[in-house]
Amino acid sequence: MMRKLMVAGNWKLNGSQVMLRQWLADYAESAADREAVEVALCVPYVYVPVLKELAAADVTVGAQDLSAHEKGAHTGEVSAAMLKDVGAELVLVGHSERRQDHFESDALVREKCQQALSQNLTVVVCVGESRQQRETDKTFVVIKQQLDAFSDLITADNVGRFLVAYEPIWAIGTGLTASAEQAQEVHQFIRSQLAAKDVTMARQIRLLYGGSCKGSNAFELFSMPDVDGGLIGGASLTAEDFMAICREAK
Ligand code: 3PY
Repeated sequence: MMRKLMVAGNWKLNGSQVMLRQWLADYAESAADREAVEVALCVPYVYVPVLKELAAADVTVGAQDLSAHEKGAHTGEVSAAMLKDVGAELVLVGHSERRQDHFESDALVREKCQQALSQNLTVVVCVGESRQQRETDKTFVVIKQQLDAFSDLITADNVGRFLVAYEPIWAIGTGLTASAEQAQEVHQFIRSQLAAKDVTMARQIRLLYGGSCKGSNAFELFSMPDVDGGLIGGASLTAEDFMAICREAK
């Protein structure tokens, strides 16, 4: 089963219109096999329309979060329909920074997935364990619990636009990266958990690795049989660094 690799940038709370315009200009000039990899960029909400307007057709327009509500009295929130309205095609859900800083529970992550799916947005759900959980052998328990909260939402119809990103929290913004073997071990576990529900769906779903992924380690990570691309933090802030990663996705 051929799964097209995805490399998705996550700008987090970074960027400006100038930076985005420069990024897109540099991206347009860069050489890479655009057929081999699906490129997505997840920018802060306010830059989604700019990205939509200026991005080449081969860049999937992404946001970093969405509301668990459809509409109503929820000041500061942005709904799935609003994202769709301004051109978003993909949204991240359950990034560890949302789970930690905003106390997002597995139940909330599930509701956000449902909202994203209701608008036919591609959804990238993040899962991952903390350093303490890894050191106390809880990695698989934690990942299973996070997966169980939403995996029944993945169907034969939406599996092409439903991705799971494994982002070990201890590798986010720390410079530490999971070794390719550590990443593969967890990705294989995720796929096997999904296979217990539906073998065909588990073979089709794309599993991204995130956590200090960069040009120098991308090839090794992406060579693993169950790693189908990456969710890229700091190294997505310049098109040069980002494309260095995309070039490793063959
Ligand atoms: C990272 O690589 O730091 C990320 O959190 C990507 O989402």
